Amino acid sequence: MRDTCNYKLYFITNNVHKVEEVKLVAREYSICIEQAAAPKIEIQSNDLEPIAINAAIKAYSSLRKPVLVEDAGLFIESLNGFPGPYSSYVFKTIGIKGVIKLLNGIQDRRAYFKSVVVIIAPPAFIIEEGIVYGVIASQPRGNKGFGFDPIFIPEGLKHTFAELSIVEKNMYSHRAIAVRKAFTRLRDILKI
Ligand code: ITT
Repeated sequence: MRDTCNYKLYFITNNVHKVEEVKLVAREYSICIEQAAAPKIEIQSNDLEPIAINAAIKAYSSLRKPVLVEDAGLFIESLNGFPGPYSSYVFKTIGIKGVIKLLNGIQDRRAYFKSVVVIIAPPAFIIEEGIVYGVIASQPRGNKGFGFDPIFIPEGLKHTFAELSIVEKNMYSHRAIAVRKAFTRLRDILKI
């Protein structure tokens, strides 16, 4: 399906799942999303925000077109927020099974996903965040989505994110919350 768009944003990411999720939200605002490859190297920080801001500034400096960067992570309460900004590395190394093992015998399963979105589209420079609270499942369930979706059950639901369609995940997710806030501000600033 072709999108009618009032405005085009370049989403700097290597993750196609994130692009699919953000595209659906963007359509509500008549914003078109085009994926542009992200450099492999990100700065390291204990917070998501500086990582996203740095990546967005670098991307805008080289592309000189409106850019969106989104950085996210899974924060597990009983592990003092680990893996947080290190989620990508932890996913690649110990994976979902490793995280379940780390929580073996731990009663407190609370966790949250956090997303930080940065849009640079002069004169707009927008930073927004979104959080979804939930619990870590005892076993992975579902085959949709990506990353830690099979073990994350959002508050108020029985299903993991990996058992939901993209439209359903977007009703709850950290990413959808953050991009909706960011697109609302972009629309107000640029009058699109
Ligand atoms: P970028 O190219 O955009 O950086 P990425 O996959 O590395 O893509 P992030 O840095 O934003 O994405 O996320 C780090 C990791 O956190 C990601 O690899 C997943 O394992 C996990 N993660 C983030 N958002 C998630 C979500 O909505 N569902 C499941 N896992 C998620």
